[in-house]
Amino acid sequence: MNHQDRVAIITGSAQGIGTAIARNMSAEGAAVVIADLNGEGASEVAESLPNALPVTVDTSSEDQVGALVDATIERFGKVDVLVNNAAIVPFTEWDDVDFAEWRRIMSVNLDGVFLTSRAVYPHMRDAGYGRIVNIASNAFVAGTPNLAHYVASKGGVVGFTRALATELGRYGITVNAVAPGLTETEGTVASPHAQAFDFVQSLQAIPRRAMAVDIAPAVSFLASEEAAWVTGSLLVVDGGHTRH
Ligand code: NAD
Ligand code: 4PL
Repeated sequence: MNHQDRVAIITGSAQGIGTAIARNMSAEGAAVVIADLNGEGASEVAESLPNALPVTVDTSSEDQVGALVDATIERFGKVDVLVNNAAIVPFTEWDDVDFAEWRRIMSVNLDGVFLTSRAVYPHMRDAGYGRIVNIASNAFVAGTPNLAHYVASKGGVVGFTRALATELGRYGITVNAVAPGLTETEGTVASPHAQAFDFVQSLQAIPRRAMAVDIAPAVSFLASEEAAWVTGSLLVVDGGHTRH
C-alpha cells in the first residue's frame, strides 16, 4: 500500500507484531511513531527506520497518551493513522485471575484503546481524515482457554471498533480491527503460549507457524487511503484457524 506523506502512531511497537507493522508501514513511506512502554526498545526500532520518532508511553495513562499525541504533532504536524497494538498477553486459568489482574489487563488492552483514540480524534476530525486500526485477537472468536480476561478485553476492543466507526464515519475516519491468531513474537515465545504452536498449527488451514510479518499487510491495508469504504470490520488473519 502507499503511505507516502502519512503519519502513523503504532503503539507497542518496540517488539513483536507492532515492530512488524511499523517496519512495513515505514517501507511503504509513512513517518512512524514508535510508541512503547519500553523506551529503550522503541529507540532501537526507531533508529533502524527513516523518519521515525520513539516515544516512551504507558497507553493506560491518560496524561502519557496526551503527551504522545502532542509529541507526534510537534514532530510531524498531524496524525493520519493510529494502530492500537499495545497489549498484555497473559496465560492464566480463569479462576486464578483475581480482580487486580482482571483490571490490569482491561486497563492496558481496553482502556488504552479508548485513551489513544480519544486523544487523536480531534486532530483527525479537524483534518477530515483518519484511519484507526485496533489489534484484537482470534481468541475473541474462538474463546481460547487460559485467556478469559484477555478475551473479554479483546471483545471490548471489537465492540468499541464498531461503535467508534459509527461515530466517526462522517468525518472521513475509518475504524477497523485485525484479529491475529497465535503468532511467534518475543512475547509468545517467552510464555506458556509457546507450547501451543504445534497444536494451533494443526487447526489452521495453512500448516505453518504465523510470524509477525504475516499480520502487518492486513494492518497496512486497513490503514491505507484505498480502504476508505471499509469501516467497523474485523479482519481475521490466522492462517484459516477460525475461518471466521
Ligand atoms: P509482545 O508482548 O511481544 O509485545 C507487546 C509490546 O507492547 C511490547 O513492546 C510492550 O512493551 C508493549 N506494551 C505492553 N504494555 C504497554 C503499555 N501499557 N503501553 C505501551 N506499550 C505497552 O506482543 P505481541 O505478541 O507482538 O502482540 C501484539 C498485539 O497482537 C497485541 O495486541 C496482542 O494482543 C495481539 N495478538 C497477539 C497474538 C500472538 O500470538 N502474538 C495473537 C493475537 C493477537
Ligand atoms: C489462538 O491472542 O489468539 C494464544 C495468545 N492462542 O494471545 C492470543 C491464540 C494466544 C491466540 C492468542
